[in-house]
Amino acid sequence: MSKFLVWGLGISGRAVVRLLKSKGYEVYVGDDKDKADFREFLPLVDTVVLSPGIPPNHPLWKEALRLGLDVIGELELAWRFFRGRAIAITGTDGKSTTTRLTYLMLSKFFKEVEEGGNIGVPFSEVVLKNPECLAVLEVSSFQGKTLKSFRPIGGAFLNFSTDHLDWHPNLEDYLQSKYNIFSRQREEDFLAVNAFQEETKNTPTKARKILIGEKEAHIKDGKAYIFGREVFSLDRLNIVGVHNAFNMLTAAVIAQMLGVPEEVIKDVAYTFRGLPYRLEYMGEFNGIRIYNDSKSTTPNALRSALESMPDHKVILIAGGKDKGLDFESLSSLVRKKVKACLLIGEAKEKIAKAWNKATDVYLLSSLEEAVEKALRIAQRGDVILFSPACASFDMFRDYKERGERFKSLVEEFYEVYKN
Ligand code: UMA
Repeated sequence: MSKFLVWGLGISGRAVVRLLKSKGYEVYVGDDKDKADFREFLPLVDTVVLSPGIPPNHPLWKEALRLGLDVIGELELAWRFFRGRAIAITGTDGKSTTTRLTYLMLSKFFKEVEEGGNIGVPFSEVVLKNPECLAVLEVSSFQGKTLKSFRPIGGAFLNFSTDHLDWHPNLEDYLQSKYNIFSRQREEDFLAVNAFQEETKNTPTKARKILIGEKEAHIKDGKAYIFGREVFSLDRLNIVGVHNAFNMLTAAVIAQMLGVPEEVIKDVAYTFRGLPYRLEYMGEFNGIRIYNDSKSTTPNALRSALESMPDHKVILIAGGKDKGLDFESLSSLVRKKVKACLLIGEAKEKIAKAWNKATDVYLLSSLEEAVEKALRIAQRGDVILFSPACASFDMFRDYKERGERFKSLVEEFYEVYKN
């Protein structure tokens, strides 16, 4: 009987331990933050289960491979105990929104549908709860890299741009990790891919490909069509931006492929208000609209947010932990949309250098200072957009804590300004 070492005791590591123990396996555990030494465990086990945050250059990864151990991630481990069907959704941006939309459309029609993966509930947790369900999974490249037998019956590869170069050794490894999610699909499976990018369009898979943006599924004159029929009208959506219309279209394609009726798809399309911290509309304060887009951790996510905003009206708050990404390429869009840019975090100098000719740039030392300044300089008709384009880990636990902090600061300062 296999013996396991589970490394990294965040939410996925802890869920794996529960799953393995429920099956009666012998499990050893460790976490770098406890200064544990993995070397003492390696002779005792035959499988190492890594948490998604553990990068390929981690010494445990290399040593376990050298010893010929089975090195897998949490998602692959959970898959080995799963008896249901999985839908896998990946891409650099928009994964969580599309996963949630797909889950909502499927769960309104089928029984026993669960949502999990990178969106927050580890797949191991889903398998413990309901091993025979239809699982809608958001799959990150970190999870994709360590898959060996995972085979989703359907899925989507939404888009691809430079990201996570602090984890992957290079961009090719990032792309291959995404491809690995779909490489075991069969002819009877399907995969929706973004038709506008070579990387997504050329995903190697045996599955039937549906090109999002071409004849089978496209948007024209404000309406979305799948297989020649209109499925929703963009002006009735509550989420802004072309990118979100494509996320909706992709979810609708997955739902249709599984037989969900059009009226169910329309109902979800017209009632969905967006996920928290993803271009979340917080309301209008003194004629100034405020959006909380704390989930934006890449320049590309910021690009999508800015594209949905009016010209020359945006007071942008950005910055955080630099992931080695390029900000220069956004400068023309920043020039077009942003009136003033308030920068915080480790990356502020780098971003300032990229944008200081495009807009007024201010460097601030905390989110609190940035929110205060934004509310002070914004005028009626402006939009305050918090879309960091960077990771949160230099100042916050995660993007959720960052988003909550933004929300409470806005509420706090608003009270002050009101009086
Ligand atoms: N750890 C080590 N050594 C390392 C790295 C981490 O021991 O080299 C330990 C840490 O000390 C910590 C634990 O591992 O105790 C944390 O594990 P983790 O970073 O793998 O995170 P989890 O809490 O297990 O959450 C993971 C995903 N995190 C990452 O991919 C970094 C969550 O995605 C996911 O929601 C969760 O599993 C459930 O599936 C978060 C994320 O930021 C939201 N994802 C990236 C993104 O969306 O950009 C890919």
